[in-house]
Amino acid sequence: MALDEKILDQLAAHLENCQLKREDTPKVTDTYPDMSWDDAYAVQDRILASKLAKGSQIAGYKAGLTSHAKMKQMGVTDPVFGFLVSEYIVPEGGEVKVSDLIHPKVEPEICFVTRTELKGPGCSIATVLAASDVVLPGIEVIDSRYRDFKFDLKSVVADNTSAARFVVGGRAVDARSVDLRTTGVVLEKNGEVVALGAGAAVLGHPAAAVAMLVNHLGRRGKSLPAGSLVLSGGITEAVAVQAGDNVTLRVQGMGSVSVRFT
Ligand code: 0L1
Ligand code: MG
Repeated sequence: MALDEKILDQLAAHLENCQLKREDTPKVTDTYPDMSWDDAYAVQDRILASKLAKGSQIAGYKAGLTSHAKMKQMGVTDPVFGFLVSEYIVPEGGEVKVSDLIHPKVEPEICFVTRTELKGPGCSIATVLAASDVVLPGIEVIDSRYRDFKFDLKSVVADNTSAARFVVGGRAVDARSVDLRTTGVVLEKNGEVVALGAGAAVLGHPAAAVAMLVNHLGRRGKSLPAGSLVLSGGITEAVAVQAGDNVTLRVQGMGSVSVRFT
């Protein structure tokens, strides 16, 4: 660790506060340019611990920046990993209040639900598929706490990878019954197609993102529990939304899921 415990505590409190008060902030590496990867994930861990202490429950995990479209959009080169908690859940067809967020964007994702525990290192696409129960469509609502979405990778990890809300729905299908590489997705905003792609945009196969998450957890002495929901990452670039928008994600063979912004 490059930063001491007190600074890690302060950074976690600051970023969680920004999320709760809907206030943006310059990226944390402006003040702490020597922040290490361990420091960044330690800040994220502290935000999770604070939320659990206040009564939240873990609702799932996420991989972010897993497609070239997303990496190019944000000017970064590697995936990142974060957590989802109960208050981020939006029911299918439900609403997100834009005034609860800073500058929300939506991402079309394929979500996995695991059946058995997964442990890294050595987790592969095949291991993930063997351990998965179902896959289903999901819309992630991201909301970086950084001003104008300007960040570097360590800052975004500390900020729990911009996690804010998510909705899953449509039709859950057996993870082994579909070729997720060629599964097409269409994202619509107010009835207009705003982005489209196929599962292979995520690291060649969406299960590769889950395997990377598991190997990342393994390096940190953790595992992915059985029954976990995992958002495998945006297949396209993220799309900005505002109050009044209706967003629908259609995934080939898995129906559709929607969310409204008010
Ligand atoms: O889920 C994601 O891909 C988001 C990762 C964080 C970067 C961003 O805010 O766009
Ligand atoms: Mg995402």
